[in-house]
Amino acid sequence: STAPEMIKVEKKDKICLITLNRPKAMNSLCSQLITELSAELKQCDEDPEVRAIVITGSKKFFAAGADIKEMEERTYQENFAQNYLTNWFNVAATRKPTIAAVNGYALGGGCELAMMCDIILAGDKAQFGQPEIKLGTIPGAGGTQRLVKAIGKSRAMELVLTGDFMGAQEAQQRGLVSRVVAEDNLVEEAMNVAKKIAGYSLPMVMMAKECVNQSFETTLATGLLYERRMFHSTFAYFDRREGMSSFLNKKKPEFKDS
Ligand code: CO8
Repeated sequence: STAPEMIKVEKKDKICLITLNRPKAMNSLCSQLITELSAELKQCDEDPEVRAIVITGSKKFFAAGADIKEMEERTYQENFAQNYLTNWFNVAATRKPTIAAVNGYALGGGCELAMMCDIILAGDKAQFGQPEIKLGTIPGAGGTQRLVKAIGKSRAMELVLTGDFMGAQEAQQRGLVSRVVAEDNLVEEAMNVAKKIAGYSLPMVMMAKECVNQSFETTLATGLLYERRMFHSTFAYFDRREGMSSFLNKKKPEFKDS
């Protein structure tokens, strides 16, 4: 496979830092960029040297949405036949933990991309929005679904129907983002969160992620059963015993991912 052109990939300390890098179009998410991103995430899932993933953009743009130039000429028939943009959902299917570090604009598909990640950290000047309505269309990658679950119906509806943007502070107060960080420290802080997660047992991290995500898909009773069965299964692991005996012996656990 050829080297990606629209994302920058740096792997160190068991973290993969992916920087969306299409400055001439405000990091708008054209097919090539999404194809490169989903291929890289799949590789991260398979790479034992990667234990957490950070996705970021530039200081001014996380991503300004899907590429409007690319979309303009498309027809319904092509969209349906080619299942247009379905590969976006590979981002949400990533099994290792993903952190979106959002500086600047996260609009349309950019906001949807951030919401496909497990944790969103926002720089203090970040702006979130689903402005598709201004283009005569509607969100197509989770903007009418994940945003409602994150911030509630009324405000989500207002953002989707008006196309207005929401700033970082408000996004944090409403629960879309976990924390607001000074713009210049954002990526470093996201890397710190990733490093902390990367220090734990990877299968436990992946199971915990799967359980939290399950809460969006099922009833409470089914979700609780899912969680309990997964919890039971952790007792099949060396790491579970290592974690508990290390605590009791006041030493640092040495997890083996097994
Ligand atoms: N696509 C293509 N080009 C873009 C995009 C975009 N999304 N956003 C900005 N650009 C381009 C502009 O056309 C302009 O190009 P040029 O320099 O050639 O004129 C350049 O970037 C700079 O843009 P502005 O002059 O507008 O810069 P401002 O600083 O004035 O404004 C904004 C910045 C607010 C980000 C503004 O550019 C804007 O509103 N952009 C559009 C945002 C938008 O509508 N996003 C939603 C797109 S639709 C979408 O995401 C649907 C997703 C569906 C996914 C479906 C999956 C199944």
